[in-house]
Amino acid sequence: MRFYDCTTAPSPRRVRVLMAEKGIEIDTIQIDLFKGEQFSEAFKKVSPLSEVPVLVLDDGTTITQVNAISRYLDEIFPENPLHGRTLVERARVDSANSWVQMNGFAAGAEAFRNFTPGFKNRAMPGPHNYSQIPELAERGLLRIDHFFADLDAHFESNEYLVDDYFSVADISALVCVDFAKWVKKRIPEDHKNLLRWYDQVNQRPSAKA
Ligand SMILES: N[C@@H](CCC(=O)N[C@@H](CS)C(=O)NCC(=O)O)C(=O)O
Repeated sequence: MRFYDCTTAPSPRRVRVLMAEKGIEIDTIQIDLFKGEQFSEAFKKVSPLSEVPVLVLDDGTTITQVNAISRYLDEIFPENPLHGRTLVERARVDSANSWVQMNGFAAGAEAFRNFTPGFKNRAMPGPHNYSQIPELAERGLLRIDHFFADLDAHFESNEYLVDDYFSVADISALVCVDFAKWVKKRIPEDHKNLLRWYDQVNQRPSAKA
């Protein structure tokens, strides 16, 4: 297998943390997004989406999207499952992970990409160009505040996103909290429950991935 990564980008980091949790090592190729390598003809042959992460299997099959890659790896390396251990737990992890992606990850991307000068005309990742909308950057910042507040309320009575089970949803949320720093958003000091959870997951060796 081959893993197409960019060490500075949050989306592939979600997969890297999962791989570190499971002790998986895969040949990795770095795509430097700041140099625009995602638009090279060579990489477009790998994925016309011009996005990372991408996983290419030994038979040449290409898998794009964080969630699809993470689930595939979790299933072919079944030890220490991170997508749930029962049918109901899997559904709840999916639910939590989708919520984090929509309300944390998308909020961070909205705030960052609609504001950063280097992303002029690149307000969305992918093969199509979109101009920045300053109001969306503002809205993204507000959505991050709400994301933090909702997580803080959740962690008042839950150790992790899904009860006391560390899952891929916690990995996604950890990466979102770190991504929010790109737009100068940090967990507010009065969000004690969220700070407790963050310290706990950030101390796992995988968080360095
Ligand atoms: N929906 C994709 C999104 C991946 C994504 O947003 N990747 C970003 C890096 S975090 C990217 O490749 N950006 C390329 C660009 O900005 O041109 C997924 O979940 O894998």
